[in-house]
Amino acid sequence: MRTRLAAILACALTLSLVSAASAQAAAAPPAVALGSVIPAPVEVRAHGSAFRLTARTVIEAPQSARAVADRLAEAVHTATGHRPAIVRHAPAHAPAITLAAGRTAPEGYRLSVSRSGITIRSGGNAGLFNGVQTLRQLLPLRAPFTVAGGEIADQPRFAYRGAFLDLARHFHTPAEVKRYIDEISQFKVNYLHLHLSDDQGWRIQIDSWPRLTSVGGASGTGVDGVGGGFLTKADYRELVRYAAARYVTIVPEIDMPGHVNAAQVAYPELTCDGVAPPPRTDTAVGYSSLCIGQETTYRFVEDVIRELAALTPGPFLHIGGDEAHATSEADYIAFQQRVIPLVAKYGKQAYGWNEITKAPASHTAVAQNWSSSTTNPTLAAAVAAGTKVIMSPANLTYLDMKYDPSTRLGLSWAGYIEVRTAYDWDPGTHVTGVPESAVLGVEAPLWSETLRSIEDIEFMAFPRLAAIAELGWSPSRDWESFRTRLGAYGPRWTARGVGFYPSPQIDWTS
Ligand code: IFG
Repeated sequence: MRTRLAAILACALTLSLVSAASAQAAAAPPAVALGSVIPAPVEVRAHGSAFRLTARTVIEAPQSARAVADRLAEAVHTATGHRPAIVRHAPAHAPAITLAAGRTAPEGYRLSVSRSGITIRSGGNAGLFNGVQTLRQLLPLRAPFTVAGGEIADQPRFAYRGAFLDLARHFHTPAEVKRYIDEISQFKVNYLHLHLSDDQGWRIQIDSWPRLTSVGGASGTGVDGVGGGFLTKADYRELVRYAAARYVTIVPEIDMPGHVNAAQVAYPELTCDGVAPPPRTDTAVGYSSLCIGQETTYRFVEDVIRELAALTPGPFLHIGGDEAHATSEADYIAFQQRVIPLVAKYGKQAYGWNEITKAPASHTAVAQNWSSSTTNPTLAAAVAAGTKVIMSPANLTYLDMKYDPSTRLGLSWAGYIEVRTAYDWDPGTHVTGVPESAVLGVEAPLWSETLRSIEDIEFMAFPRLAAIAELGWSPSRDWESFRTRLGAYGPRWTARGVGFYPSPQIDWTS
């Protein structure tokens, strides 16, 4: 009798402990509020019970979304230590994160969270990937891994949300570029523009002109003579693959007709007098020009465009066009009139700095506006003739600008850019005569005259790239909301070892 009584008491005690624990878990408010995502989602409705991610959680996905499911499993493993199994059909009542088809705008998604599971729906894998980036930010940094209940409906305002690395002034290795891709893709940035040639160095293998890299990419090329190196075609293809797996499209840039000293050191026949100029490791600009009236120039340009287009699945091929101060206006226009059509000949969309709008052929091209001015009649006229624009005003988006005079790295010719400066502007209305309908999106260039490592890249890029990413994605901006969400995001960079700039404008969560 006594043992039966003891057994009954033990059972009652266990039940009360279990119910208390589950009550406690249910009652524990989720560590991360549903809306604390960067970029800010379009619509957030918090309600219902949180989902608790455990070792029992599986990922349910169709074969067509397997690549996204792999990214999700990787992210959950990094965040929680559990690597969820990926199944086509989760067993009944198994707690699952489900990736499924749904009707959404391009790159859009719907995320829903309840006690029994999480579902991300989209019309395509890019949208599912974007939903996964949102979910990553809703997972607490430590157990219990509860995700707040409710729904998020989201889609981008602009189709082009770009980051940019200058591999020419200082060569950043494929490993460093991959790390940058890991970080920018978490903010739904979907283009990475690589500046592959300039006065100081040439950074992409071109088979038909091998000295471009054997000379132009040799060690000792680069600012201060320390930024040598180049991407082989295999390196470039691997970066294209790695980026595509994170829904980032690579945009290659060959800067012409200026910024060509490295090419002319390698091939003196690209100068008008056939004499190789001295290699340059300083940071001056505007002193070099291809020889516009010489046919060799256009054979060179076509060979480079042809080989680069064949390496690049993305739609854009950037032909530079900035600071051609050593090219006469007439020669510049003649050059662009011949070169812009060559990009289309090899199946790509011509894309150049906004100076290309001096040439009539630019009505078929995309102009990257880097001017700090909010008025630009030449750009407005080109837009009226069909040119589309990527907004990169130097005084607001150039991540190589110092935060303030005390910043060790970077330049200051376009002004100082603190986080709020990068955030408080509107790409859709920024330039007179350039309506939102002509704006494809935004891009934040990071020039590398003063950068030497991935740590330098991260310090200058974060947190300002997060601000530009929100301007490219979210329907409107709210500085107080952004600065609060950014403050809460800081520990995520710290957890990943990203050495971001702890701006004094932000209350960083410890
Ligand atoms: N302007 C030059 C870049 C670089 C930059 C550094 C453009 C389009 C200044 N051209 O920006 O080559 O030197 O901030």
